[in-house]
Amino acid sequence: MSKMYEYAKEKYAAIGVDTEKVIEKISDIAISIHCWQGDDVAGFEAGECALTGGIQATGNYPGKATTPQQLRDDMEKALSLVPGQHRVNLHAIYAETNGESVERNNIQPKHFENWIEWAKKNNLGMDFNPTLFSHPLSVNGTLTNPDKGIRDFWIEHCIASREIADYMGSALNNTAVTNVWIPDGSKDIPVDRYLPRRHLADSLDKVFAKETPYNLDSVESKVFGIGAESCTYGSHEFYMGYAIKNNKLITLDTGHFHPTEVVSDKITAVVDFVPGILLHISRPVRWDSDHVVILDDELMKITSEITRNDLYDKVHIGLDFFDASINRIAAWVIGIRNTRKAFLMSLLEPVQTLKELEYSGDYSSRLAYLEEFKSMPWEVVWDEYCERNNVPIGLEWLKEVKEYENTVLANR
Ligand code: RNT
Ligand code: ZN
Repeated sequence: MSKMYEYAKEKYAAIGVDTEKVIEKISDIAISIHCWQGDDVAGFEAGECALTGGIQATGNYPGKATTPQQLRDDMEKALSLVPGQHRVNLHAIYAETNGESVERNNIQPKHFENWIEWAKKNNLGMDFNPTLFSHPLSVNGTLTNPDKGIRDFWIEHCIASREIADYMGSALNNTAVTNVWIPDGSKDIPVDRYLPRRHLADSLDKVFAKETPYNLDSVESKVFGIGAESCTYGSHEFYMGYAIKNNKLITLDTGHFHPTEVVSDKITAVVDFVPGILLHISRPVRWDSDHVVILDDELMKITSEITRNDLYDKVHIGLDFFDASINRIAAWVIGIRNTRKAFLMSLLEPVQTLKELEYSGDYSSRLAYLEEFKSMPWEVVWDEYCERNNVPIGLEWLKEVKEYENTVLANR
């Protein structure tokens, strides 16, 4: 134990916070790592299909993963540089079909066996997503499509995806979360906004008809996307209503709301009305740009909301960003470390004291305390936590990423 840590421990003890308990607690928080940061949301389907659906990974940094093995190697590298429990979050397009072309409505658990084995070996939980974009049949809508044949195709795809997730959950004895996000919307002002939404509700009812004991379903809204500027059918109101009525989880993506709206204020507003919340922690820059998560005020507000109200049982923590302009492994490591740092900082707050000041109406003290805590030595506790978990302290991880870039990525 370093002298610095001894000092930090005392400083926190003076305000009633036990750093040892905090270090214990932080290790239990699982963060679900999105595989798609590693290959710009490309996936491994036979025959290239460009990324569509209004999401974009901009940049062309060399060395992206182009095979499942490379992607797993890269994730393993990233995970070796971050402390704590993790899950791996896959999209359906990451199926391994051995060169065979398998339509999305025919994907099966066997196409994910390698991923499951890998997750077992690395002690990771798994989460899943049907992929309703980057496909010729997604151009004019998926679960909202006026054509019943196309809707049915996507319903079948979502059903297959839930079965895969359920299989993963049971294989790992660790319940998976399947997140449904669709890109459906209208570039120009639609005349009928109702029919597509009735189709969507009906499609979802069919998707969710069967029980999946090892899988939880979540639905993700969005305010707009490129090409769906005038109307997005799966809006927040739509899914909030659907989730509450049908007992589904709601996904809150930090990039999916109007710029002055914040997810940190939505958590306690909705949590008691749904069986759970799935977070897609991202960083929107002017739009849903999916920049790498940084340690900003909103991230800290989100983690504080969860900690101050002890919502760890109901909030599933996932990341969703894809930056192709920097080393993709560095992007993961930065985003994951920042997220966990923010959780650590939230756990280091003397929550009870702060709440008492607030309840008694002493807002001057509340502000004074909150501001004082910003300069408490949390970073020393973070270093101690990293050291105990045998992961690099400070910027040491960057050297390893650079070396991996020179020895592995450079040869791709
Ligand atoms: C898109 C949604 C969705 C995707 C991923 C790839 O706006 O955020 O979650 O980013 O599923
Ligand atoms: Zn998302």
